[in-house]
Amino acid sequence: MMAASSNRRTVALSFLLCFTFGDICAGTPYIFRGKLKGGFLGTPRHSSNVEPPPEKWLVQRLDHFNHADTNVWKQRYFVNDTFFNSTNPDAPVFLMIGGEGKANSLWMTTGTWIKYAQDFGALCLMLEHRYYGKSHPTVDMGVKHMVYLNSEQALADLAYFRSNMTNVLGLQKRKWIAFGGSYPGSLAAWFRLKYPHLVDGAVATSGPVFAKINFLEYLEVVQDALETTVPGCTEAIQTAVRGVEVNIPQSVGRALLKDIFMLCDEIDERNKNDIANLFSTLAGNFENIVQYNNDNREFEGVADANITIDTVCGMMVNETLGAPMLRYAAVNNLLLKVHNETCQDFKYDKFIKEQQNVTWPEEGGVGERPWMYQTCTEFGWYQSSDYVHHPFGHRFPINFWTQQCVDVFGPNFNMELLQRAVSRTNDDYGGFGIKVTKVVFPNGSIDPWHRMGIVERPGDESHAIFIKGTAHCANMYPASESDPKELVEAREQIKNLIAEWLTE
Ligand SMILES: *[C@@H]1O[C@H](CO)[C@@H](O)[C@H](O)[C@H]1NC(C)=O
Ligand SMILES: *[C@@H]1O[C@H](CO)[C@@H](O)[C@H](O)[C@H]1NC(C)=O
Ligand SMILES: *[C@@H]1O[C@H](CO)[C@@H](O)[C@H](O)[C@H]1NC(C)=O
Ligand SMILES: *[C@@H]1O[C@H](CO)[C@@H](O)[C@H](O)[C@H]1NC(C)=O
Ligand SMILES: *[C@@H]1O[C@H](CO)[C@@H](O)[C@H](O)[C@H]1NC(C)=O
Ligand SMILES: *[C@@H]1O[C@H](CO)[C@@H](O)[C@H](O)[C@H]1NC(C)=O
Ligand SMILES: *[C@@H]1O[C@H](CO)[C@@H](O)[C@H](O)[C@H]1NC(C)=O
Ligand SMILES: CC(=O)N[C@H]1CO[C@H](CO)[C@@H](O)[C@@H]1O
Repeated sequence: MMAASSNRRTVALSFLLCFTFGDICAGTPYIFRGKLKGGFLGTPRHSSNVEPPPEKWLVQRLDHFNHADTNVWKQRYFVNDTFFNSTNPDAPVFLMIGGEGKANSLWMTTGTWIKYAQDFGALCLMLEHRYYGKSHPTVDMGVKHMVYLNSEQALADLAYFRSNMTNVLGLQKRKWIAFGGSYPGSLAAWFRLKYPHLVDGAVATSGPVFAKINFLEYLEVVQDALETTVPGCTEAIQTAVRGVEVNIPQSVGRALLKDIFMLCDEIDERNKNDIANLFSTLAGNFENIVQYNNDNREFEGVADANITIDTVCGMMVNETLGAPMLRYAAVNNLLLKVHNETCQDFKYDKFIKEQQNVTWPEEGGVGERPWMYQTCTEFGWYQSSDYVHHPFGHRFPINFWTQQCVDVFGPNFNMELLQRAVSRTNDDYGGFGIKVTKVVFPNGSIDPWHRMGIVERPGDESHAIFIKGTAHCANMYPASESDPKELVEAREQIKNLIAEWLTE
C-alpha cells in the first residue's frame, strides 16, 4: 500500500516498507519508518483483468491471553481456491501473513507465492493483521485500546485462524506453509517458532528478527549501495547537505532553501524538530529508492518504480544540473512530482498531530499510528542519523525518534519503556539467535533491512538465501525477464525447499 494523493509529504519518519499510492495522509511521508505507507510489502497492481476474490470475515478474540475477556471482533481474510486440488491428499495450504498495512486482495491473484500455489496445487489464504486495513478490534485507536496490538496477539490470531479454517474448510492432515515479506516475514518465522505444530514451513522474506532501538546500520547500507552503484554519489550528497546546513542560519539562505526544495512552509531555524524532519525527509528520498531498487514493483503501480539508484545518483553527479545542493533539490522535486505533491512538507507538529488522531482511517486511507505504536512498544528500528559515515547529515539522531513516541502516545512511552520492550521482544523470539527449523530467510544485499535479518543459517534445518543485488522483498514480486540470475535462482531454491518440507 502506498500513499499519495494529498499534496504534502512530511517527513519525519523514514523507513519501513512497502505500500501503495492512492491512499495517503497529509503530513505523513510516503515512506514512513522504512515502510511505504500501507506496509513493507507493496500493494500489487493488477496486471491482468483478474477479479480478486471477495473479502471474508472471521470472529476473533480481542485478547488471546486473558480468557476472562470475552470481547470479540471481526478480522478480514481472503481465499483463492482456484489451484487447490482437494482430491490430492498432499495438496498444501499456503498462508500469506498480513502486516503493517492493509491486506491487499491483489496479492491473492499475483506474486511468486501464487506461482508456487499453481505448482503445488495449494489453497491460498491471506489474513489481515489486527489494527490494519479493515481489521479493527476496538472502537478507536486510543492508547488504552491499543494494548491489544502486538505481534504475540497477531500470532495467536493466526493460530486460531488456522484451526478455524481447518475445521470449516475440512483441511485436516494438510500441510501449511506460511509466507510473509518484511514484518510479516518476521511473523512467518515467529509463527513457525511459536506454533511449530500448526505450520510446516515458512518463507520469511526480508524479515527483521532482531529488535533494536537505534537502527543506525540502515544508513550504512544506503551509503554503500549508493556509492557502489555510482561512485561520487555520496560525496555529492555530502556536499549538498553541507550546503543546506550553511544556509539554515541565514534568512536569505532559508528563503533559498524554501524555494529550491519546494518547501510548503518557511523554515523556523529555532525549531530543531522541523530541521530534523527536513534532513530526514531529504535522506528519505534516497532511502526509499535504495530499499526498493529495481524490484519489479511496476505491477503494483508504484509511482517511482522506475526511479532507481542509477537515476538519483546519476542526477547527483550530473554537473549540468548545477551545484550539488541544486542536484539534491532536483532529486527531491522529481520525487514530489512523481507522487503528485505540490510542495515538501516538513513541519513536525503537523506530523505529530496526524499521528495523534485515534479515528480509524476511512476506507482506503492509510493510518501509520498502529505501526508507530508497534515500533514504540516492541521493535524500535529507528533509522537515525547516528552512523558516522553516511552523507545525509547528523540532524536526526536517535532522540529525535524516541521523542516521537512520547509526543504521540504520552509520557509513559519513554526510552525506559522502549528499552524494556525491545529487550523483551528479543527474549521472546530469540533475535538473531532464533532457533527454528524449516524456515527460509531470503534477503537482498542492498536492502537495508537485511542488517536486522538472519544473515547466517540459524540451524541445520533453516536456510539463509542471500540474493545479491536485490532490494526489499524482491523475491515475492512477480518474475520479470530482467531479473538478475541470483533472484531467479532464489525463487527456484525456495520452491525446492517448500517441496522438501511438504514431502517430509
Ligand atoms: C469459525 O469461525 C466462524 C466465523 O467466525 C464461526 O462461526 C465458527 O463457529 C468457527 N468454527 C470453528 C470450528 O472454530
Ligand atoms: C488432483 O490430484 C489427483 C490425485 O493426486 C490427481 O490424480 C489429479 O490429476 C489432480 N488434478 C489436477 C487438475 O491436477
Ligand atoms: C486465483 O488466482 C488466479 C491467478 O491470478 C486467478 O486466475 C483466479 O481467478 C484466482 N481465483 C480466485 C478465486 O480469486
Ligand atoms: C518513469 O515512467 C514514466 C511513465 O512511464 C515516465 O514518464 C518517466 O519519465 C519515467 N521516469 C524515469 C526517471 O525514467
Ligand atoms: C545531465 O542533466 C542534463 C539536464 O537534465 C541532461 O540533459 C543530461 O542528459 C544529463 N547527463 C547525464 C550523463 O545523465
Ligand atoms: C498522479 O496524477 C496522475 C494524473 O492525475 C495519475 O494518473 C497518477 O496515478 C497520480 N500518481 C500518484 C502517485 O498518485
Ligand atoms: C482523524 O482521522 C479521520 C479519519 O481519517 C478524519 O476523518 C478526521 O478528519 C481526522 N481528524 C483530525 C482532527 O484530523
Ligand atoms: C539469510 C540471508 O540471506 N542472509 C544474508 C543477508 O545478507 C548478508 C549480507 O550482508 C549475507 O551475508 C547473508 O547471508
